[in-house]
Amino acid sequence: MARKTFNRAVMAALSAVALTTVAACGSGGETGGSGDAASGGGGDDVITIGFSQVGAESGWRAANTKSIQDTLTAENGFDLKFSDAQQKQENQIQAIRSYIAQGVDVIAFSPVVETGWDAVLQEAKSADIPVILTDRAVDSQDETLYESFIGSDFVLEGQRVGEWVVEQYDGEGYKIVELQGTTGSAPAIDRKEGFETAIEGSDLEIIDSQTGNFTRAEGKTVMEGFLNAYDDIDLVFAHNDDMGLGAIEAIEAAGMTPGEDIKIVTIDAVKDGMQALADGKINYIVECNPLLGPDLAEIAKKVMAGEEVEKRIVVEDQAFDQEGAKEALPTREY
Ligand code: GYE
Repeated sequence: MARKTFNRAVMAALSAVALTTVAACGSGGETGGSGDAASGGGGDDVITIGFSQVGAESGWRAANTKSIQDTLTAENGFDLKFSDAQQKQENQIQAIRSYIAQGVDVIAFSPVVETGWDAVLQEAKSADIPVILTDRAVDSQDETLYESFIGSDFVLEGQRVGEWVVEQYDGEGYKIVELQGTTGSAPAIDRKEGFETAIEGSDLEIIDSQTGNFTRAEGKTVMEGFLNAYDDIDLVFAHNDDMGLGAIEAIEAAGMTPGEDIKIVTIDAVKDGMQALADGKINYIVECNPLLGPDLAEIAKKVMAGEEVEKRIVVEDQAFDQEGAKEALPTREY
């Protein structure tokens, strides 16, 4: 590890030398302009960053992509190479390999699933390209394969939803169906675990649980299946707003009133989810903040300057009931 830090420091020093050379050869104006937006190192050095996004599966993802693209701009000292993996791990591995081949300065990505990253991360490490994880974790035992992981505590999110459900409905013997996120993804694994822990010891029961892959369409289809199979569903726990919104469509199509006949609790708190909460169709939402661009920019700059960064940066999340959503909606950013 010490050697790696040393390498990075040497690289930072070398790029500072290279930068000085460029500045010396270039026109005087080149150093005067957007210097304040550049790294803590004080140069105008552009950081080339390859970002492999999970996909475009949800409102959360759209807000996350926007935050990254709005922050990692040329004005802020970045050259962003962005790719969408369409929720496929093989596409992400391919994108990361291509960033390594292009010799980018930093690779960042949101791993679609937790397992199976060691080989490609090792390749990045061998090429001395630092990796920053955003949003989702990898389950690798070797923490030297990445510099930092920026994102929410998904276990806590699931737990907060579960605690609210227990507070509201314990004693009523509620039958719960669960719409899980993408199989094998950190948020699906962790939110499930957090929720289950929170309802332990109550009389609430999860009667079925299937993946809706974090999308509205699949959430709707899975909910239709649940409604056909059971006539005593009291509550839906959806791992994200979009699947909850799909469930609303299925419940309405079955002639019932979402939020009343069948309660719905979700995670994300994106615009459409918050609107449905304010409209009484969802009952409670725990937020997952998608605005990770600024933290990513800061960490990338620090890593490139050879500075120490925190291995884990936990993003703070809020929670909303129906009244809270009405108050928050007008000033919501996403
Ligand atoms: O909750 C969901 C998205 O990884 C936190 O992925 C993210 C999750 C988010 O598809 O809407």
